[in-house]
Amino acid sequence: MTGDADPTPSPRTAPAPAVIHEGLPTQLPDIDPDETQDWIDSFDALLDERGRERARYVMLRLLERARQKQVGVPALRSTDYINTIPPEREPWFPGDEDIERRIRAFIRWNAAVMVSSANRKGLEVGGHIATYQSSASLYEVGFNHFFRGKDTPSKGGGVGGDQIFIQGHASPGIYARAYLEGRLTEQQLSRFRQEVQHGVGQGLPSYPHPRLMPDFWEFPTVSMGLTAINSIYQARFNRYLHNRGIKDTSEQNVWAFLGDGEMGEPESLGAIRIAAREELDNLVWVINCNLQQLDGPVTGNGKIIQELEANFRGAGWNVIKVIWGREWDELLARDVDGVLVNQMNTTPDGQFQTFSVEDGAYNREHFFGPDPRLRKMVEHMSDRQIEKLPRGGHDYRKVYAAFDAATKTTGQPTVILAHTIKGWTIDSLEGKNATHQMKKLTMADLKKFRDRLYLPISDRELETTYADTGTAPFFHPGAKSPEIEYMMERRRALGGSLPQRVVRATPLQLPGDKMYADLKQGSGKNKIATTMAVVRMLKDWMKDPEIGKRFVPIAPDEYRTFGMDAMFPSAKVYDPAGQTYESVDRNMLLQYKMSPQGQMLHEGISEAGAVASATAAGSTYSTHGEHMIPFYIFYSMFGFQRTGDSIWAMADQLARGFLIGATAGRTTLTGEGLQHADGHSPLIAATNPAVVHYDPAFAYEISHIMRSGLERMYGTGGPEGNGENVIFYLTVYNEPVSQPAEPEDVDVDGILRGIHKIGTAEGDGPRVQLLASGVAVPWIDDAAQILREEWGVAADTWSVTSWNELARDAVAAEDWGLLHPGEAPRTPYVTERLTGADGPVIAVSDYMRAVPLQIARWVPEDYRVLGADGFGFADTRPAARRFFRIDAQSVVVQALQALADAGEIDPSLAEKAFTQYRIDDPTAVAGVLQEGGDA
Ligand SMILES: Cc1ncc(C[n+]2csc(CCOP(=O)(O)OP(=O)(O)O)c2C)c(N)n1
Ligand SMILES: [Mg+2]
Repeated sequence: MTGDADPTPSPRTAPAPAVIHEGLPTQLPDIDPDETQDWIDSFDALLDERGRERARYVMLRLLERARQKQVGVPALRSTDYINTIPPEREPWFPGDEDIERRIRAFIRWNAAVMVSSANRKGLEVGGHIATYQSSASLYEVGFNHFFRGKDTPSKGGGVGGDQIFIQGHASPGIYARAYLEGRLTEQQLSRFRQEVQHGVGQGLPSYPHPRLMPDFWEFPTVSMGLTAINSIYQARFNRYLHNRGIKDTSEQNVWAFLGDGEMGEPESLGAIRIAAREELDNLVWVINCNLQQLDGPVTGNGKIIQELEANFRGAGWNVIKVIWGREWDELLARDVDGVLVNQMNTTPDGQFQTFSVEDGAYNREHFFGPDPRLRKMVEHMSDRQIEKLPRGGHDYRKVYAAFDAATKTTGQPTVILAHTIKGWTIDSLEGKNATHQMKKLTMADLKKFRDRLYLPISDRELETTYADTGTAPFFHPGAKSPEIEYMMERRRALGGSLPQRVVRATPLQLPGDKMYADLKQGSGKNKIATTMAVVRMLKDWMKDPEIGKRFVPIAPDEYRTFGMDAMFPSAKVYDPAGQTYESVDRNMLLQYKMSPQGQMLHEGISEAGAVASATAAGSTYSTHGEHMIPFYIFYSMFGFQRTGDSIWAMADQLARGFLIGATAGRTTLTGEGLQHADGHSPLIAATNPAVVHYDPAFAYEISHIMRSGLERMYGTGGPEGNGENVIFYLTVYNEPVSQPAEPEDVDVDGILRGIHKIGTAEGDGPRVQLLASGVAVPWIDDAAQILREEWGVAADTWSVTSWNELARDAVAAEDWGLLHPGEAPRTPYVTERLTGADGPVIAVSDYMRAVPLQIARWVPEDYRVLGADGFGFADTRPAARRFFRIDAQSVVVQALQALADAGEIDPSLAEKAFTQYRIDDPTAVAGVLQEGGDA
């Protein structure tokens, strides 16, 4: 842009600013003012003669007409508080209403009994009763008519059908359905939330956890907000697979069930524009708007459905509101003055919640009462009839119409906003604020619930079971009953029971030694950062004829920082629209190139989106029956720290792949400081049991580690000979270092298990062992040299490729000992390696001390750890390393002190070194120029 000079100074009395209404043609010339005035006059006349309601109605009709005729008027951000699909546009309902009602009743009963039973005295393991009761119709319409199972013929081979994200705490209803289908036993239902006390894996997990129930659950959903974002990126990744010609996914939809309270999470709404921008019409969200979360109303004073409608419409989604059940249709048809719709529009959610718990008389008085025209409208109805006027989300015909419209929508994702009542059909729970605290149903509750569901369970049966077991009996009408036959037939027609997780991918044909030769050569006179070595490996892999196309590079706007822009012209950035403009760098060799067949996912600045992509890509071996290999490279602490919960969910989903923490380390990312410099991600990684972390120092180590990752995740290992469900996390750095060539006698086993020796000191003298990982390995090399040359101390050096794996191995060895009393103990690998190594052990890394301290208990000698604890800051690498006392000189002083404490040397030597190097003084190294590293 060419900037103007200063704007003319504003006059003293500025004119009153014009009121600008969005979308109004303020700056456009009026080519026929008389005609315009005619229209305005007619509107005024309409308003005067027929009133506001009529004027509003006509205006809305005109807007609708304009849109029908493709006149580009801006869309309304919200519509009236009524169903989007009017009764006359509802399709014919193809199911058997009566049978489906009974099936729902059976499921409702078993789901509630299951939770109530898990909370009988002495057990009390918790659970959610009210959520599923509010969403039963939403799920059942889906299961009976829409959701396609895994056996749906897939044009692209592999695994066909839809992918269903179920609201986490609706799980009891899903189990209850599987029980009717014969997929789960009564015993399993009675072991809800008791996963080990009857034998590991014999009970049912609280929520959808594929890790715990890998043949059943497909998507872990209970961490609020992650369903939302993950389902968007799943739908997008399905398109990616399709566009890249890996699998035809054109007939597969993603359905996601969400709560209205859950929409408060930033991850819930944060990515909706991506779905609209990429025109994901393979995505349907169903938001169960029961107006409540755990503690009370979602927006008592507001209207959550209207608020969400505005958000989604603004973002470009197709919004379908299902607010009222069919019994309201007739009332709305008689609403000639618009009083009913006005009352609906202006009643706040908190009030609707109260209406839902009060009786017909209260509703007549307070909802219909204030306006005589409204009161008249329901004059012919009894209080009981008024009380029973249902919300739309409980009316399966309305729900069916919405689902049908959603699946037929093209060019846009759809969100269905379904108004429901929390705890619907259980009188003691319905609409109550405390519903979440009420987990156990009394005998009176159960009887009322049974009556409301018309279940053939006698009082006697109820009472005896209750007296015997403290809980009610489950209900199953028998496999040959019309209800079960109906539901089974429906699932057969739709491709099999859901949810279900299947693995149909087979191990990949992996590259051999040749692929890894280059990285082992070392860098000669040059210095190369380990980030570059990892990127180099990826580039080589991507050229492999067998597996190259399966790599999915993922980055949230940092490809250039990692030197991956060189891949733009060949691998290209994925964009379903291709590149619709002439690129600014089109004449350059390394131009930014977008294509529908692009291999690289560029998420824009969304680490949450990037993990969601990695999750979708890393689980295609099950969701689609095709291996893909996510390679998500992130910037410093914005991976594990920012999105640790999403990576946790990725692990629960049994996803595989590579996470690369590039520009890692507390002091290596020069100049960036406190909210960048990652000094702790290995610790967060250690908390995730699926994550295998390595902190390699050299390219040759990287070649073995990355190869091992590929082989463990995509090869023939693992319990089923089909790979392991782990995620490889590598921390790499942007500091150029000399890369040694791989030694002849390289200890590959040591590299992969976590420690290998890289230097053995010659000569006599007191001895120490120096351990370091990643970018700190050159520091101990320098320290060993100083110790030898200046202090006559012999230091052996070790590269610790994984503190985490060493610690895990040691913990496992100790646990084995606990389980095998009287047998010879197992020696942890780290103990085995360091036994016999002479002298105190000093460890250092560019992370906080807690990382190397993980192995402290199993190091056979005096063990001292240096580390970068505390907040980072901006300065040069030498200054920062001196500040944290982790540089070579600090290692030297620590080694001398350890030797002095052991009586091996005179204590004055340590003191001398401390003073000589000014160890406590960062200014001692100030002014040393370093290569910069900011981004
Ligand atoms: C990130 C996260 N925070 C908190 C919770 C605990 N939690 C479970 S259910 C729930 C309320 C959900 O309300 P809503 O989304 O409206 O679902 P509803 O049960 O009303 O259908 C909360 C806060 C969670 N599961 N995840
Ligand atoms: Mg809710």
